[in-house]
Amino acid sequence: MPMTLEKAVAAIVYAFQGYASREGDKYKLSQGELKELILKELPTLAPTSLRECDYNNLLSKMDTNKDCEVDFTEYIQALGCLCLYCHEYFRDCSSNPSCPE
Ligand SMILES: [Ca+2]
Ligand SMILES: [Ca+2]
Repeated sequence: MPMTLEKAVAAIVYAFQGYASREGDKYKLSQGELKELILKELPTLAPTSLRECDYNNLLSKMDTNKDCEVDFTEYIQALGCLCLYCHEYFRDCSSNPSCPE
């Protein structure tokens, strides 16, 4: 049975492959594929009221080589930023709640 972190790495890779292969280049996320991935795979973290122009802005921020699609490297860089944000957000939260005695 794989460890939790191994499952997380596999989920990151499989999510990209699953959505990127839906249309056009199977190794890159189009704006539509990116939108589906965000809506279905990040339902809690993504704001619920994103508009089409918000997805357009997000794609242009993630698309560092400006080919109008998100490749695996760009996807991983964005997820890294998301992890950093989560780490900062939860940094001072105790992971071991105090024992009531
Ligand atoms: Ca694609
Ligand atoms: Ca790109």
